[in-house]
Amino acid sequence: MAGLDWTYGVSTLRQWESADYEPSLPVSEKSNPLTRDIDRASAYSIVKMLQVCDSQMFQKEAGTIYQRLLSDQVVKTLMEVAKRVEVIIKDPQESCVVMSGCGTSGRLAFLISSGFNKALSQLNQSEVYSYIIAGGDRALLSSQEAPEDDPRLGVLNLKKVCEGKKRVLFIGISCGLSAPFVAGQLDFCLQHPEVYTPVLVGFNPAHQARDEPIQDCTFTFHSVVQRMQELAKSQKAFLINPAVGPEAISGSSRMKGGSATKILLEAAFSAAHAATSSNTPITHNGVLQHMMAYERTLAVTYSQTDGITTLVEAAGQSLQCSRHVYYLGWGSLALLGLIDASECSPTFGADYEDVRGFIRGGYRELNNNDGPLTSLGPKFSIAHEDFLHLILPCLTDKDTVLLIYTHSDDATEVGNMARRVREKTPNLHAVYHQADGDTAASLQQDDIKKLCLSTLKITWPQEALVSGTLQHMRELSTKLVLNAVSTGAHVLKGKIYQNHMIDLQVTNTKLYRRATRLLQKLSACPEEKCEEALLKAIYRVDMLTLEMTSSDITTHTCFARNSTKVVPLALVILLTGWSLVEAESHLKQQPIVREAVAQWMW
Ligand code: F1P
Repeated sequence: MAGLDWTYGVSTLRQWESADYEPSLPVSEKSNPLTRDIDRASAYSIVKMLQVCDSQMFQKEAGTIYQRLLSDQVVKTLMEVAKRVEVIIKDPQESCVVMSGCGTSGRLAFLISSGFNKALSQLNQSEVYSYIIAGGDRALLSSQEAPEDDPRLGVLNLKKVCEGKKRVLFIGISCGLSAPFVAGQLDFCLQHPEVYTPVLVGFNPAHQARDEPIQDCTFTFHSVVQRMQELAKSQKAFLINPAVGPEAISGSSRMKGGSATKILLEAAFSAAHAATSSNTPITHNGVLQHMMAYERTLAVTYSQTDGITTLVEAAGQSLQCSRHVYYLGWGSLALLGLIDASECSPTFGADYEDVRGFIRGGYRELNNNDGPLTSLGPKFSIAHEDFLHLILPCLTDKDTVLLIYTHSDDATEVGNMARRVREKTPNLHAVYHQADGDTAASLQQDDIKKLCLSTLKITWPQEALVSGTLQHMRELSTKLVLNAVSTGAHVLKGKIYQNHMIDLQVTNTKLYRRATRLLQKLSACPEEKCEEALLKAIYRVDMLTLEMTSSDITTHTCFARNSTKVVPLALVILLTGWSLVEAESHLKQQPIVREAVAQWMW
């Protein structure tokens, strides 16, 4: 891998592919050997590690069991999906494309459907894309992990969106091939082939799909995948499931999983749009070239390692002194800010105030199914005006503010916002996307730059403008930068142990299983002991009652919604044999989990 040999040999880059590397885990849950020491790395090294991890998305197939992003079969399937989309765009009356997912996967379904519907509207064509997110629109901005376990809810949501439709291309997204919400929808599609063509997007090989029984269901995710594989032979179902390598923070599928979802679906939809609007045929090379433009996006973005490092350091310092990070964005890039911020609470156990996103135009710009959600509580205030009223008055120089915009946004408006923030804090930074040779914009940009402590300027070649891929590139680039900022900042805050998030929320079955596994790995205790400690931490008792031990996982995860520091507590109990009260008081004195447990770990 030219240019990516930063302290790593090819064998380390590909170590996760070996059959004996964490063999019991699917790729999406494996820990990445590249980031084993990310918890002790400097901001610069963190960014470098993330770069190498992201580059794994584009590694070529190497004779292992793993299909990769650019594998022939993946491109072929994308072409077939693009052809189905083309038919729907040309005859939109009673047909539609529905994307559905949980957490990040649902948020990306929203982002992608918004972008492509806008593109259709601009051409005076009917909008054909819809999104479903488990837990409804509130999940776009907040963590709603429990609905992920509910296959029936998935089906209800799907039926509602597809009412009256005669032809539906359903795209279920589950990075880990694991969400029962999505499995239920795919199963429903398989039962109604006269209307539905199911497509599954995820990042594990089919045999690694989750095979755990789903309550009151006769199918598992794995059995649904098997049925789809059978139908895929006659192109009545499609599986798009390349491996992109383990996440930098184990299981954090918001990172590569989210990026790869965006890359795959945009490549297919762009090909379909080009086919309908300019009669460009859908070709293997066309789809491949589009995907390779994303590979260049990684290179363009990470060529700014120093700039990204500055942002990670600033955000890390803010979080370390319990202050905040604010993303103030314009257009679709602001959406990536909202998404990144909303993921911090489920991923890092963060408070919603730690990292927050705001979008110019608020819900008008968001244009989500359910309209304004402001009445749901303070975390749903997302407009720049909300930032000015609620946050600005209390802003200090310990808070970090990031302006996220492009040369086509209103520079006067950006400048005004920069000045208002600057009156309160010098800790203002910019992530600015410009097109190569765009000198007109750079004069106003100079004024904004003077107000900012740092400016991460990402320059896109003119060819991106011509090929119409610019928006997608800028969005992916912004996603990578913000993922690096929020992940890096939480790593610097001490939220990660090796490359595991210890303080994860245990709010659905997948997370419950991940928590138990993590406890086993870190304490070296047997599974039953780990589960026992986990339950003690969830129910906050030293002695578990029969009612507790005999309840199902759903009951445990419902209860866990109101418990904090569950996994760290369980770990301290396992390592020390202390009582719950002793463990709690220890964690209160040393809230950095890594430090709190370090003395017993080696
Ligand atoms: C869905 C998801 C993730 C989130 C968390 C819980 O995963 O909600 O987006 O980050 O890990 O699960 P998946 O169904 O896409 O694998």
